[in-house]
Amino acid sequence: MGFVASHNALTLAFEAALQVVAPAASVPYWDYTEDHHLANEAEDRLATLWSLDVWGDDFFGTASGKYRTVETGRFAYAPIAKAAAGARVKSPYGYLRSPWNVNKDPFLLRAHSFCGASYGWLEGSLTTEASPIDTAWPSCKVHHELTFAVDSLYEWVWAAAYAPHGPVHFMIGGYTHCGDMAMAALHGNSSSDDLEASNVAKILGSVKQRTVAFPKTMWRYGLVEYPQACSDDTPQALCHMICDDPVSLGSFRKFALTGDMGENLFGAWVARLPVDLWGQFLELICTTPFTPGEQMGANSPVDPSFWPIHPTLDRLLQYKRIVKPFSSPGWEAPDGPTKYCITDYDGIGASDCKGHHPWDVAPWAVAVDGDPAFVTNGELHAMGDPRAYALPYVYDDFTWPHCDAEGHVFPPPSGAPTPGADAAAHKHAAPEERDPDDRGPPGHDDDHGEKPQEMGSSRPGEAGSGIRDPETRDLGIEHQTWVSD
Ligand SMILES: [Cu+2]
Repeated sequence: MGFVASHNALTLAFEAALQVVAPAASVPYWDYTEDHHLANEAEDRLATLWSLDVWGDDFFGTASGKYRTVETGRFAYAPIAKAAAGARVKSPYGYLRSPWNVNKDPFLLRAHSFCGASYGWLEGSLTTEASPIDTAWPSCKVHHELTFAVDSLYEWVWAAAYAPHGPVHFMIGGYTHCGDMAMAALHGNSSSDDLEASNVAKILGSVKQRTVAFPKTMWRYGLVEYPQACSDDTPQALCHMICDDPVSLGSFRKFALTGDMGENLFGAWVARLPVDLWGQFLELICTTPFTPGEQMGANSPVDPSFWPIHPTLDRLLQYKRIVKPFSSPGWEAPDGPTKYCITDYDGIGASDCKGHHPWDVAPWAVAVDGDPAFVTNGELHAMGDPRAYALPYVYDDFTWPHCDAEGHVFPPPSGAPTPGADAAAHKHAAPEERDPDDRGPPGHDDDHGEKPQEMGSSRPGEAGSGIRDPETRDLGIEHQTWVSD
């Protein structure tokens, strides 16, 4: 639930840092639904998506080559910093990456696909139960539904974290270093007709796409470990997750491959995987150095394309609060129990979803009346009400002409807004009542829209993604869940 407010605080801190060296600079928003709109009209939608102006040298730059590094433009060879000595959280190679990120390469990585398989063009869904395979680059339709079909702040925040923006992260980031994913060998050794050759490609695609979650989910649930350290001269192929002898540990195999966990991790097909192939499959998974792009994890801010993503949701929220205010504007679930984050991965409630409550203090100072101050998520949300006008920025445009053209009409705000219509619901602890130590970072904010693995669980300034030449034509291409590239 701290998702939007904490991102606002982080973005404001980043903007303040930018303005130290460029006082006129502001963090732009990137209305990535325009990218969907333009690519949706093309014959090869994904190829078009990745060739739009934002991926040119003047914007984010194009990742290419074996290592999927940005090699030209202003962000060419953007370096990834090494973690400080003694840092509690670092990657095995010592970078400011997640513990499950085994990437050896010192430069910004954008794979744009998952081991060569891409997410496709199915229309996204607002439900948080949606599998990532059912979602795609966010569209006008999804943003329109989020604005006009969601009545509570609680549901809005939960939905916004997924289909309306999550795929932007994971479709940019992707995964590489997947070996040869020699699943065909399974077919060759299969004693079952279930794994027909015609199914192998489909299964391969499913497993590749599921790298969006399983390398880190297996770690979060303690199924696997990652090396504490891989020395600089350790070949990439030898730095990978550590499974406790997957061939012999029957309970591990059973836990990872059956029931809800098996389906969540690898897809429904694992239920049909012959038992005599379980060890072979897990050995493949456990010895492959699956390598995520930066936007797959909490290190995503190192990718410049990270920064304009969340202001787009902030802008959408401000627009909604003007034209279609929440009927339930509080942080509590209007029906049923309130949950502040997905789940406690440690299973003992230690995280208590710190950072996601309305009374939690955001870890980045923001300007309040011109002075830096630490404020709560709830206070940030109240300040973000366009009628309160209490943040140091305002958006310059609340129109979506490309969405209007699709029939997902966003009427322009008209007339003066009613002051304070939903501001009264946001009463939070006064500063002196807060726990001064309650300033931990939001928990698990690097999920970016993958399916929760539930075990039983203008800115003033430039908008948009560049100017292009939308050519309206319906090529009648079927929507597809994934394609190989
Ligand atoms: Cu995000």
